Amino acid sequence: MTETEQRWPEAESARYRAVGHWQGVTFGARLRRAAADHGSRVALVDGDRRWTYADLDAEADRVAHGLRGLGVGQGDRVVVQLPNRAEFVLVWFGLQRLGAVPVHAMPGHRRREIGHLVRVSGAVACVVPDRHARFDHRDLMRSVRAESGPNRSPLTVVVVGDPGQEDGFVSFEALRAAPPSSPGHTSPDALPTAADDDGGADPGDVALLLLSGGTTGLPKLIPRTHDAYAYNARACAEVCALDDRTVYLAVLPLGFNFAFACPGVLGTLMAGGTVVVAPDPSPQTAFALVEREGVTLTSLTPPLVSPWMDEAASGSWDLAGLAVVQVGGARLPEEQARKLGPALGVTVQQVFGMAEGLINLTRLDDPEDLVCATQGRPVSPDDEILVVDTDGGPVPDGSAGELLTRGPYTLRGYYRAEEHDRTAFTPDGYYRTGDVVRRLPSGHLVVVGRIKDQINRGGEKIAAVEVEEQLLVHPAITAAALVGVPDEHRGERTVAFVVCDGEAPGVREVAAHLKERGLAEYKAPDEVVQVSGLPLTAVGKVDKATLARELLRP
Ligand code: OOB
Repeated sequence: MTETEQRWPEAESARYRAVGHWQGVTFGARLRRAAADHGSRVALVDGDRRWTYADLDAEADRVAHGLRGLGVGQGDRVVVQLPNRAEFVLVWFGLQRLGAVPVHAMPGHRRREIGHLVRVSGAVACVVPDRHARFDHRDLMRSVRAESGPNRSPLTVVVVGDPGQEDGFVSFEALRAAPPSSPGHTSPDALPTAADDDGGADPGDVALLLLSGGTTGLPKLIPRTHDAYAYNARACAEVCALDDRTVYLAVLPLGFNFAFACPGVLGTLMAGGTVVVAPDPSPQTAFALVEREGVTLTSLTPPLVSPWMDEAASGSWDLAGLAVVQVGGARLPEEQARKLGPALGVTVQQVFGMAEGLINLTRLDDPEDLVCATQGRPVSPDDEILVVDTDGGPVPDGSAGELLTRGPYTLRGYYRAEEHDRTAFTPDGYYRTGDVVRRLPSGHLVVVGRIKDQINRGGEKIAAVEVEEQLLVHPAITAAALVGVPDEHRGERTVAFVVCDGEAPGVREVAAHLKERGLAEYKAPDEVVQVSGLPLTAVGKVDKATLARELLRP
């Protein structure tokens, strides 16, 4: 079995194909068909730039051609770290057209995360902006290249914007402007072949790699196949009743599975709708786009809900076209869920999903109590759910237990991580989510907690160990535990408990230290608390529950 093949047992794969979940079409071929079916409809909007489906298809050919000229080919991995601009989508489909594999990075990722993604994926290239949010991504790429070692051929860097003077840094604009000879049209005699649509990729191949929220020191990559990821997007699109009148506003980072395929960008494009890219998540930017572009659907994380409601209350916007607002990525407090619908005049949908697969949605016609007090139910009738106790036995409906899941779009193993897979999955292929849920008789899930050592800071996932390892590098820190504690705005904030020789570094020094170590800024602790020692549990693990309780004691 090659690493690009999907890993479901053959019987399951056959069933998913037979019932039509897996349609046997690659993303490159889907775009070709969409251009043929409704080429003149608007597919993508960014500011005053617009692409029809035909334009998007032609652009994918151009980008693919340019990338091929740089030596990128079928099966090659390419790290894409772009902010919310149309180029994310153009590059993504350009890669699909080649049968190459985008690796989704977040705009906030830095040397440590990007270096890791490059190494684990074996990426041949990265696509980055020149500068974004007052940060120079070309500097970041220089250090990633310097670290990748002499035994590797140097990473090619494609820069959206000014590539600067560095060798091996190529301008995206120049690349896409290379003479327009898409593979099908290179020679007048050669008829286009199916391989020209997708580089000859198989629908069972890995189409993209997503980054896991992580519980280990080094984040894991999640392989998503064409068949399974298209089903992820389509199943969500069906629940959300998308059609060619849908206008989706991408507010959250495009690299985030939620905004990209739940149903997001891909679900909207597969339904023949229009994707509008919001350059920032502020309600002012978003509401102006809602008015101008007739946005019908968008998705938010919980910290955005309050500012969006406040801005809507100003009464200066016409949000009548906006029909559905999805909220997910972290627990939405019930009171907020109840206020959001009336405040924006929309139907609210809760989304409990994960990059690993399983997506739960409340239904558009669910009673208000289910919409406001649950995190939805699985989108596919073939999503298999188990809620188990610590011995792995099922708990009765209504009782809390760990959520295990498998199904037609949930991973069966991480990318090149066999060792980790032995504990991340049960022997019969269920993914252990680490989330603690209660299942209601309706099948809706309520997320009540988690057992994984991950902090959810308003939707941003932080693996505690990853930060702890870097804290220990600080000369003054001899022991460290990163703990999530309740926070009014983000649901959780991070507190670093540190044991030190002498005085503890302050929160700013710790942030500077972690930045120096190359960690994304959002992983810096919100607070640093010095303790004389870390409490241990009976089995000798750091007792984080006790630490969090101590802090909360009045
Ligand atoms: C989404 O994906 P990830 O991979 O960043 O994080 C997944 C984890 C879940 O295991 C759970 O712990 C938490 O994020 N989570 C929620 C939640 N949605 C996600 N916890 C409570 N309530 C919710 N509604 O976060 C993601 C991927 C696709 C769609 C939506 C979210």
